[in-house]
Formats: sequence, structure tokens, C-alpha cells
Amino acid sequence: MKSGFVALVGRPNAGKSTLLNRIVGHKLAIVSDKPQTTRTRIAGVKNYPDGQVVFVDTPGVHKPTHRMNVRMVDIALDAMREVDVLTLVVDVSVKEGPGDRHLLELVKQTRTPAILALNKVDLIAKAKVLPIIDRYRQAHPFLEFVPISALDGTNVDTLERLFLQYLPEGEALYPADYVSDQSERFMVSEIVREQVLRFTRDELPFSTAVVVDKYEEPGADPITNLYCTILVDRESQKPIVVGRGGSMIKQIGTAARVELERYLGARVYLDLHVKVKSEWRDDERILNEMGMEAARGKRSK
Ligand SMILES: Nc1nc2c(ncn2[C@@H]2O[C@H](COP(=O)(O)OP(=O)(O)OP(=O)(O)O)[C@@H](O)[C@H]2O)c(=O)[nH]1
Ligand SMILES: [Mg+2]
Repeated sequence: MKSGFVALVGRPNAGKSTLLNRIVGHKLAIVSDKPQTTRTRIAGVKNYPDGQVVFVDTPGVHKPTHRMNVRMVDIALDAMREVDVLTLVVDVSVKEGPGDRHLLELVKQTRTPAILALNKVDLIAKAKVLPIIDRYRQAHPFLEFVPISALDGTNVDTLERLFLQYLPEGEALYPADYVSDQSERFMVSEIVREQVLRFTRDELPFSTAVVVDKYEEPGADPITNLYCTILVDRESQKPIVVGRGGSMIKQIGTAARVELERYLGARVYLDLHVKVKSEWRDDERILNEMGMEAARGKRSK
């Protein structure tokens, strides 16, 4: 039996969360076409006939602009150091830039054995992937180079077999029916945030957060009542999230309710409310309350 931890790391929008969901076969992490969607460490467990792998999805590594972003990047760096194998997920459909080189430097510094997953191969011609592999091969001794599509599943099974190959011998770390360490409350806030990301643009996806104020399990009445607040960090953003005559918040709420009902397998009443908390992304207390872990310090392995 093999067992251990595999981190999915990469630049924002590379497809890490899509890959996590594809591998575990559930939606554990929300996904969007906007960068910096994932803000915390999200673990998902998968059992195989010959082992168990704990996959750790991480926030995309970027240049931090607020305390929240510093925490996000630190979470990714911690995961890179702590796991048995890291997977650098790169989006082959976008041009490499300074951010990619910086991240590669960080991968080198961790000394964690690394596999390169070249994601989104469904978007480009096969011939274009080889030169990218060559460049990465010269830059770092990756264990393997695997072209994949997290979206359509191409080669993801190959990647999974390689993880098992490189993980240490060991018994399962979690019971066979254990899927994730995430609370339902966290999932609820993320599912609402996913719809906020879907319907907003410009600065809003970056400056909004969702807090669950009240979570009422069904009682005599078979409905789960959820009361959530969407935080924005400037007064001027509030009318945008609310929309004309409340049209935007209604659209977000309707879409989120459908997703929440699917996730909870129950009927949901969702109450959404928008609140301004200026500069919340730099407010340590709010970040702690939201469950965004603080950096655990630069530890060596
Ligand atoms: N065409 C294509 N799109 C993909 C693939 N994988 C992910 N995407 C899309 O890329 C976007 C970003 O995906 P995410 O999974 O949220 O990316 P991420 O790396 O988790 O991003 P952050 O959490 O922001 O760091 C979404 O619109 C996905 O649908 C793929 O293999 N092919
Ligand atoms: Mg993500």
C-alpha cells in the first residue's frame, strides 16, 4: 500500500481546483474563470486499490497586494514544503511570464519531488506542448511531465498512477469513507462566493467575501434556512453587487440556491445581504474569523 500527500500548486487560474474535483469525483473546490478563486488549503482524499492519496489544492501563487493575499501565498508555500509530492499545474494556453519563473524558483527551493502537469491541452495543438515540456525539463528536474486536461479528463488517470508510484509505502491515513476536511458551513459560503465570482467582474471578484451568519437545519419545516452576507470593501461596490432594483443580488441568489440545494440535497431558503467592511482584506481579525489560516511560519521539512 502507498499513502501520502500530493499538493496541487500553480499560478492563479491554472486549473488546480478543476483538477482536484476531477480526481476526487466531487465538487470540493469552487472554480471560476477569474484568477485567485481559491483562498485556502482544500484537502480531498481518494482511495485506490493500492493506496490512498490526500490531495491538497492551494491558492494560486501571485504577487500579494493585501494581507489576505499574503496568507494565500503562504498557504501554497507551506503546502509545497509539507507534502510528499507536489504537482506544478501550468496552463499551456497562456504565455509564460515572470510569475511562472518566480514560481519555478519556489518549487526548486522547496526540494519537494515535483511532477509537471501541463493543463488545458484541449485548447492548443499537440505540437505546441513539446517545446513547453522542453523548457521546463531544462529548468528543473521534474519527475514526470504529463499533458492533461482537467476539464475533459484527458490523461488524468495517468497522472494519478504516477502519484501512487512516487508516494511512500504506508497504510491509509484516513478512513475509507473520508472525503474532505471541509465543514458544510465553509462549503455554503464558497458556493455562494462561486456565484458572486460568476456574475461580477473587474475588482469585485477580488474584493468580495461571503460569511454565513446563520445556518438553520431543517426542523418541522423541511427547509434549510441560510443567511449569508456578501462583504465588499468599498461603499461604491455595494450598488454593483445589489444591482438595479436588486437584480444582481437576485441573480446571484437564485443561482446559488440551485447549487446549494444540489450540494445539501435539501430545499434551501437563501437570504443574501451586502455589507461594506472597508479594507477587510487587510483586517487580521476578519481574516481569522473567515477561517483563513495565518502563515504558520517558514518551517523546514
Ligand atoms: N479548456 C480548459 N479549461 C480549463 C481546464 N482546467 C481548468 N479550466 C478552466 O480554467 C479556469 C480556472 O480553473 P480553476 O480550477 O478555478 O483554476 P485554479 O488553478 O484553481 O485557480 P485559482 O484558484 O484562482 O488559483 C476555469 O474557467 C476552468 O473551467 C482545462 O483542462 N481545459
Ligand atoms: Mg482554485
